[in-house]
Amino acid sequence: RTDLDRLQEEAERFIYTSYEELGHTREDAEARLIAILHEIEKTGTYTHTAQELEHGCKMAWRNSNRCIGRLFWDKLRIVDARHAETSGEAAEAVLDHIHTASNGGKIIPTITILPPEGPGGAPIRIWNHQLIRYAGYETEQGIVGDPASVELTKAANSLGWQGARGDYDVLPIIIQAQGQAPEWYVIPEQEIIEVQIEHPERAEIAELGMRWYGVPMIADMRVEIGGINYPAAPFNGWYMETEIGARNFADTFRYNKLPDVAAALGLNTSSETTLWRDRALVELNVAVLHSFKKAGVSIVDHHTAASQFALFEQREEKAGRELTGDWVWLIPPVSPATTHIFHSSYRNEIVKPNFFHQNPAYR
Ligand code: HEM
Ligand code: NRG
Repeated sequence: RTDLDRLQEEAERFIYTSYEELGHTREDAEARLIAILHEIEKTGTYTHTAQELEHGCKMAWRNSNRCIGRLFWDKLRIVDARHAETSGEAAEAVLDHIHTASNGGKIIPTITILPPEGPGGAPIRIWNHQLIRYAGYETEQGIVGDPASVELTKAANSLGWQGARGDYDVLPIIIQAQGQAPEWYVIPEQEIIEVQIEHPERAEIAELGMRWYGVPMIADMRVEIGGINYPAAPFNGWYMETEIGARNFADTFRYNKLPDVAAALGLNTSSETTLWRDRALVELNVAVLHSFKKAGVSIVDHHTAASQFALFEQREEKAGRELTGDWVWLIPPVSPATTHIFHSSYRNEIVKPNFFHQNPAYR
């Protein structure tokens, strides 16, 4: 089978399922498919209608096995930026995404679709893992900032960007148009929502000077819809508190803050059996939730997220769709066994449309 055969098959599967979900007649789907097949024969690819693009993105979220937030799949906002040709035009779309999706803290789940891959490759690639993320620098005293960003930070430096070399410097957005040198764009400060982390009862926590950005916007995955790849399609929802409090701040290979938090709380760290790590972890997660709430930035706790996921499971069952999920990713990293997810099992089958990891654009 050639690439074109595969594209035709994927298009056929997508058109039939999506048109049925959208309430179109079988005849409408067939007519559209014939047009698509002609277009593929003539050009080697085809162009989604606005409705196909929108529903395809929603299906891709619905099919994201690792995502606990899927209850809201049907409320995704789609921005069609397929016309962006230059890195400057793409940057404009991406900065607009940051502004409208952040929405002053009342986060709107949003995806911006930049031009699709064609027979000639990817017209636009975003180098960043997330649109907003902190830089990481290797120094003689160890890593400053986010260790997960060291490689991208080096790439940014080699393009001429210079950070303040602090723990929480937002990286520039790096965008590459096909056959062009990458360009970097500093996000205007007023466009970046950040939350200072404080604890509702323990003032010592604020003194650790921890902060995190308000909106997670994944920028390096491709979304595949009906055989068409969109290699630049940044999307966002809001955070679940454990992502920040139990991973970004807690992992020893990230900000590694549990020892500092334990010290601030005055915990007895002389023996593992005091469970000081666990106690620090819970209070840090309490602090993240409290701080986001106080700042008016959308966030969900892992118990509420699990209940929402249970509702999603019920709705999918009602709709007659088989639920797929990746248990390893779905269980929250704090108190997993307190959620129903821990005691359930999920089929980790990949259904398309879906999001996929791709090779980093900068390597
Ligand atoms: C993964 C929550 C919205 C697609 C995840 C993870 C969480 C999560 C906790 C696991 C992340 C990790 O462990 O690093 C949420 C919440 C949302 C939301 C609370 C609020 C609305 C979205 C949206 C999309 C999406 C809007 C796409 C349109 C994904 C994908 C992954 C994921 C593709 C897997 C990422 C990977 O493989 O690295 N989500 N999500 N999510 N989510 Fe969601
Ligand atoms: N754990 C990562 C973000 C991954 C995606 N999480 C979401 N996605 N909530 C982190 O930065 O901690 N989303 O689209 O809302």
